[in-house]
Amino acid sequence: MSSLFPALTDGRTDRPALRFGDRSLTYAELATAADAVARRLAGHARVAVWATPALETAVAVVAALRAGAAAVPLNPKSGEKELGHILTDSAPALVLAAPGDELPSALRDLPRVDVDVDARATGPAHEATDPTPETTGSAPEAEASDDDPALVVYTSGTTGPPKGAVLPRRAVATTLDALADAWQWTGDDVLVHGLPLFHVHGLVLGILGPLRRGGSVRHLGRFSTEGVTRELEGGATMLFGVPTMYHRIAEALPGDPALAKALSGARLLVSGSAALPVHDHERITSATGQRVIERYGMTETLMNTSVRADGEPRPGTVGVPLPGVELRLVEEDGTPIPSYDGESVGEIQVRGPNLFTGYLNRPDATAAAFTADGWFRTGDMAVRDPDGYVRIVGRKATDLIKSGGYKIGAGEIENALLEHPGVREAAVTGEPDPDLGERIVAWIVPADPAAPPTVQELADHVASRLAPHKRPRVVHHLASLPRNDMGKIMKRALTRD
Ligand code: MCA
Ligand code: AMP
Repeated sequence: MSSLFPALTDGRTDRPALRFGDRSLTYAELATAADAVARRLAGHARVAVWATPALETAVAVVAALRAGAAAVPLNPKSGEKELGHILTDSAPALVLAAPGDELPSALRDLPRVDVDVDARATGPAHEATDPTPETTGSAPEAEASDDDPALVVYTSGTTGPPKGAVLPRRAVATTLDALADAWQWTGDDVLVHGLPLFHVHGLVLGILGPLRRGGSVRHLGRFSTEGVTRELEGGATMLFGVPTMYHRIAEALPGDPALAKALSGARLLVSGSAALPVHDHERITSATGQRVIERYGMTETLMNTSVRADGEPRPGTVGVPLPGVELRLVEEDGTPIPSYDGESVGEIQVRGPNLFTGYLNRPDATAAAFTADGWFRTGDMAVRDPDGYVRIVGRKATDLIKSGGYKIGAGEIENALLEHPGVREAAVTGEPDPDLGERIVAWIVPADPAAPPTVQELADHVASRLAPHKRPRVVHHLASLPRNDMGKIMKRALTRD
């Protein structure tokens, strides 16, 4: 296939590509640094990337893509159980990390390649332990085919450990080009965001997106309204964020005229990963005159729909299918719903070149995710307006929680809670939260009712086993969990009192 990043070699290479804090790379510097790393990856199918919010992560992923290896981004805050699962499942040949990053013991047995962002054309990258001898010549991006995996991104299901979604190079290229069409996204755009780099939103849209366009990205390291103000005032044109970030912006706006002014001057504000409440849309619009655009995607499908930059903004909707994406609504029994009446609710199914190829090592889960004729079952419930705008109204599985834009499976947290000695039974639900969208609630039957584990103890336990964003924020103690005749926990019967 053609290059994923034509701007790396198109001759206009002195343009800025990446900036993290006060560290930045032009396209020429990025090409040199990435190719120095890529030469060490030749022949490897999959490599892990220690995905801190840093320049090295972006260089590492570009290097993997130029070498034709699939990158497996790792959340640096992953707990031991989650990290262990991802490493066993994806079996990466090595791990790419910034020099000086301390890696957890689970990664110490893997060969490590340090990502030296200061590599110059004449100097080889510095490595701690180099698994392959250095070879010369350019990285073999041209040899990779459209179907070759670009990324394996881990995503939670309702039960069990996260599954690795295998995303082919074709999906990355087509989704980014479809967004370019919908958003009039060009090489002149300068994106600002503070999203994590181990998920599709921050990594594919937020880093690979600007690089594919030949534009630039300024990463905040960590989201803050001050950082957004500074970068938008300093020439950034676009902002990407999850609803929690836009909620925090909406909260800050009344007391922060500089933020309002900076947002007013942006070309495009885009929200995704969960629904942005209409109230937050309205507060931002009234303070800045700007409409936030929503797009809808999934790890498995990349992007499916968006409000177009040249279309009518409509808060509460995720816009229209992107070019190349087929989208239908179906009844419970799979019958397609022909209506565009704003009322008939069905599950969204999608088909197109933006889709993943399957879950790594999980043919069963892959088969279950698709219909016989190749439609992917998203599990999201929606209606369609007469002009095709899609409104997401809910989710099929109540056991999937979206908190801060992270998808979290209730079953995975229940299993972790049951590993705590103070917990005899556990059930996990999500409840509305103005900041996070939903917050995780644990309902537990303590092993010793006289000395139940505290919320902090259980939060620390889950954070260290899985990841901090999966920790329960609220814990209720019960004498027993409500169960039906079959012994199944009746989550709908779980109430505060
Ligand atoms: C708190 N912390 C702890 C504990 N409690 N650490 C260890 N043990 C504990 N018990 C730490 C956290 O790690 C974090 O550390 C800090 O305390 C604050 O935690 P938290 O309150 O959870 O975070 P927050 O500041 O409220 O984060 C809000 C956020 C975040 C910034 C909006 O939720 C976020 O980045 N969301 C983005 C999710 C995302 O990108 N989703 C995309 C997937 P520290 O202070 O060091 O950080 S969806 C997707 O990709 C699809 C395709 C799509 O459509 O986009
Ligand atoms: P993930 O599996 O973490 O990639 O999250 C994908 C899920 O996020 C989708 O299935 C939707 O439920 C949700 N999602 C993403 N974007 C939006 C949006 N703009 N509005 C509502 N839900 C969204």
